[in-house]
Amino acid sequence: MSASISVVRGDLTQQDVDAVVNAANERMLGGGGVDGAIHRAAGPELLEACRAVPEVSPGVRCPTGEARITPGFRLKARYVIHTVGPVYAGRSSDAERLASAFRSSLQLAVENSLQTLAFPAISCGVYGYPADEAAVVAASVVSEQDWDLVEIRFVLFSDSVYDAFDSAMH
Ligand code: AR6
Repeated sequence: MSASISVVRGDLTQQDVDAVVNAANERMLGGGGVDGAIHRAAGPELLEACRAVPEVSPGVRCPTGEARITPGFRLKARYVIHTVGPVYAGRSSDAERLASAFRSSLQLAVENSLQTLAFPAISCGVYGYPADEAAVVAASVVSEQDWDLVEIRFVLFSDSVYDAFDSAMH
């Protein structure tokens, strides 16, 4: 059975799903935006779990386009899947790196036998990715294969980003 795709307006940190995806940075030690909100809601244990993720090069725990999983601690979500989208630079490689962030997160959810996964608009805040372009990338990754999940949910904070994802997914 194919995963159902849903697009909602709301706060990612409040989602009752198996995992929420964090729009992190390569250091994976917290930050602003949705990353800061997830760390605040999950509690200080999340930072300790992130620190325990091995560095693959100095200061880098999760290279751009990859994903790592930790427990969700005080979140309703049992897990956090941390991924890193690209800083938008207006290059053709941006879309492939953003696609890789969505794809790696979905793959990690499937590998861990999760059923429900909630994404924010990765790269659409501090990293400057235009929401309409990001939504098209997200929609294309979701339709790349029959993901073995029950629900893939996109949780968008603002009306304009919600509208972009809602129209791309239909
Ligand atoms: N629920 C859902 N969406 C949210 C929430 C929330 N609670 N809070 C913010 N957003 P950003 P990025 C939206 O900047 O662009 C951090 O410092 C926000 O409105 O969180 O990938 C990291 O540590 C926007 O649409 O992530 C990195 O250094 C979207 O989430 C850097 O920012 C993503 O915005 C990553 O930047």
